[in-house]
Amino acid sequence: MPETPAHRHTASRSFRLGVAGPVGTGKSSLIALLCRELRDVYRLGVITNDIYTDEDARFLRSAGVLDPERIRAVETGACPHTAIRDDVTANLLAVEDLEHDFDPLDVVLVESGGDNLTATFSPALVDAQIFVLDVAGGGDVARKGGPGIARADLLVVNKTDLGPYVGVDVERMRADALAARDGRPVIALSRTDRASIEELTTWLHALVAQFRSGEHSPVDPGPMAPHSHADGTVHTHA
Ligand SMILES: Nc1nc2c(ncn2[C@@H]2O[C@H](COP(=O)(O)OP(=O)(O)OP(=O)(O)O)[C@@H](O)[C@H]2O)c(=O)[nH]1
Ligand SMILES: [Mg+2]
Repeated sequence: MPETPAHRHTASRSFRLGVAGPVGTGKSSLIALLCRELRDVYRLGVITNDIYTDEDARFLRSAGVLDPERIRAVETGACPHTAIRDDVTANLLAVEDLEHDFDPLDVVLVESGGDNLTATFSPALVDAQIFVLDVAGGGDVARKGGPGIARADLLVVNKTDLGPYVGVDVERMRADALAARDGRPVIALSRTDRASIEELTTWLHALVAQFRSGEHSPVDPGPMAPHSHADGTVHTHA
């Protein structure tokens, strides 16, 4: 059996935060925002997941929010749920390599491949996760439920500045989201709304403090429903 590289035992453990949600809801933008806001407070790293490209990593590097070396891509080559839930090996190795190369890191952000409403991270990969919806996806999405909407550590209803243009009542959507989550936190966010950005960073500071004091336990939002792909394979991600 090959020896485990020594660094896997020596690098200090970062707080690992997952960002999941449907395609285009603003996951990469939210990560860029967090990097911009927090890079002077925390030592940060980023892992992105794309099915076939490293597009998200390239977007984040070109945004200039972090030293480009601290942003790495995992190309999943398959159903994005697989790499963040069923077999997290590639992602875990990427996080551990980053933790080793930039030891010590305070927070590593992991972006999931964009998908539908079903993908959530395994607690074996991240300590907590944000699920991102946007108002342009429709005001009723928050009511549709699913493990990410109902039980992610934080639900972000993003791009609230677009509400008037897409006929969505943001307050109503936020209230629906709160109702779907049994009181778990919801933040209505826009990159143009300073108060909402501060709400987001305050939430993260509290969680990092909880993690450092040993009081935080990762919660699994739960598996997606069994489903099939065009090639006929059915899997459950149980
Ligand atoms: N109006 C508005 N647009 C936003 C906001 N945040 C992100 N966007 C835009 O939404 C689009 C998608 O953003 P991304 O951050 O690439 O979304 P994503 O979820 O990472 O997308 P995938 O990785 O492809 O699933 C981009 O054109 C962003 O500029 C916001 O607060 N307001
Ligand atoms: Mg992205």
